[in-house]
Amino acid sequence: MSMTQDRQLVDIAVAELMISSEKVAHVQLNNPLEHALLVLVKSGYSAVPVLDATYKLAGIIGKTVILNQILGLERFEIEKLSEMRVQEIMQHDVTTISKENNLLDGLNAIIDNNFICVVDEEGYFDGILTRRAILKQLKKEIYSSKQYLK
Ligand code: 4BW
Repeated sequence: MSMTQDRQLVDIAVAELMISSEKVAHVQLNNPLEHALLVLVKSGYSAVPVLDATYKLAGIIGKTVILNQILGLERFEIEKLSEMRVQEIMQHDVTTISKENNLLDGLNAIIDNNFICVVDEEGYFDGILTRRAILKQLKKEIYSSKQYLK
């Protein structure tokens, strides 16, 4: 990409691209696994953010980790869905980004993740930045660049 285009990419803030918190399906730390599985199945997403009672980001939980947890040696141990809480099996170590970061920061972070959680300086959840949003914006930039329209 040209220097001009690089400058444009760093001028696009994560805030412009992210899905804001009120539109993001999420679960809470102390929810039982059955609630988390219900949210995941009904929303159709493979993983969603986990928030604490004050709406700070606590982690991420996905369908696979829940199914692995209830998979016993001979059967699905369905009772675990009501006995266990999200906080016991969620992914704690989560990559985050801030609204003030730019598209290139987002691109770097999204390579190894389906989505990145956006948090403020105190850890409160602002929303998510998805691969789809990054790819859509990059497509826009590529199509509007004369360099790629020969
Ligand atoms: O319900 C859906 N609606 C639409 N429009 N697209 C969907 C839906 N479910 C899945 N998709 C598509 C998206 O392109 O499949 C991709 C992978 O979904 P995922 O990961 O494995 O459930 C979606 O790619 P994406 O939009 O770049 O989203 C990346 C990941 O971000 C999703 C999901 O884990 C999370 N996510 C996206 N929107 C979300 C969300 N989590 C909670 N709430 C949302 N609104």
